[in-house]
Amino acid sequence: MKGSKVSFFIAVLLVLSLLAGCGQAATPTQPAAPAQAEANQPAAAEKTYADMTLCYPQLGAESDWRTANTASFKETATELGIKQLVFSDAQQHQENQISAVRACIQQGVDVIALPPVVEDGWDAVLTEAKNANIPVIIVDRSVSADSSLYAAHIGSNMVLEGERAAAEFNKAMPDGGAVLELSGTTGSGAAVGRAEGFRNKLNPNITILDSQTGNFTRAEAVPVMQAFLKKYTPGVDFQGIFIHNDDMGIGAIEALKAAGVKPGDLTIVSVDGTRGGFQAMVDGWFQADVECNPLLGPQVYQMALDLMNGKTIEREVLTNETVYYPDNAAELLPTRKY
Ligand code: GYE
Repeated sequence: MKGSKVSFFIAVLLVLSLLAGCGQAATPTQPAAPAQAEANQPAAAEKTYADMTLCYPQLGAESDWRTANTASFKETATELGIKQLVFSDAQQHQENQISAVRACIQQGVDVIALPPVVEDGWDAVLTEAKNANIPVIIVDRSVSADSSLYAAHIGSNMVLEGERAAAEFNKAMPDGGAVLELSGTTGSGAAVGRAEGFRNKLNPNITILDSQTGNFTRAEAVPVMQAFLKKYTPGVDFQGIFIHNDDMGIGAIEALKAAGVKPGDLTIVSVDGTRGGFQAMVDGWFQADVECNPLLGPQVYQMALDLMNGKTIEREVLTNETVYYPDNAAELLPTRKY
């Protein structure tokens, strides 16, 4: 009896261990099945520039800066072999830009790169892009919309540019005085930021006598400067002018010349660093030109590709910039790309 009990237990143990063995053998086959299936499917290939349709609803053609910015997007598209660049020109009208963005959403582009003419009023169309799963990179100027509505912003630090301009007046006018401001498009990130930075850093002994917009264009700056000159006497009522871009600076020079003002009579500081701005330094009109770099194409396409491949991107990419001076303007002028 004792012996048969033992052999019964041994038999039970054997059966149990066999059953357990079967179970174990079955386990590894479970993950093997999907692994097999994966191996038979082609791996999701990384997207390349040849797959990319990028929408660039440009805000206008108001300045040499803008022309260079447009060229940067078009030339880079060709160099990289982008599938399609959907380009449009909104002629400085936000409603045109909004329609262009909507058309791009309809078309189902991969990425929208938006240089907003003004800061406000983008919430609705950005929400539409988000709902359509099309990432938006805000380019150049900023938007006031909640940052959850767009993927990233690539552009210049406009506040810093204004602060740099103020520092130039502080240096040139240590005993104080008064300046005029010829500002950019009302409500644009560039004008708002530059005005803010300028006021942040301007010495308290320098007053801003008046500030008017010239909408970033040469043509609109001329009558604004003429009106200033009717109201205020250069050298008496004001000693300097802060101008938000080189194109308006060139328009202002035209008006100043006509009024008999000579280069160097006033301290003039502009922004952009275009060839026209460099020429104004060579000619003695601008005492400094704060750089603002329009060549953003390569960075934007790179980020767009990263977004298409689901990579993590930096949310705020600010361009490294400097200030240019007349002392080496003639030497640098031929090397300028815009
Ligand atoms: O300074 C001006 C252009 O948004 C930074 O727009 C840009 C500005 C630039 O018209 O020339």
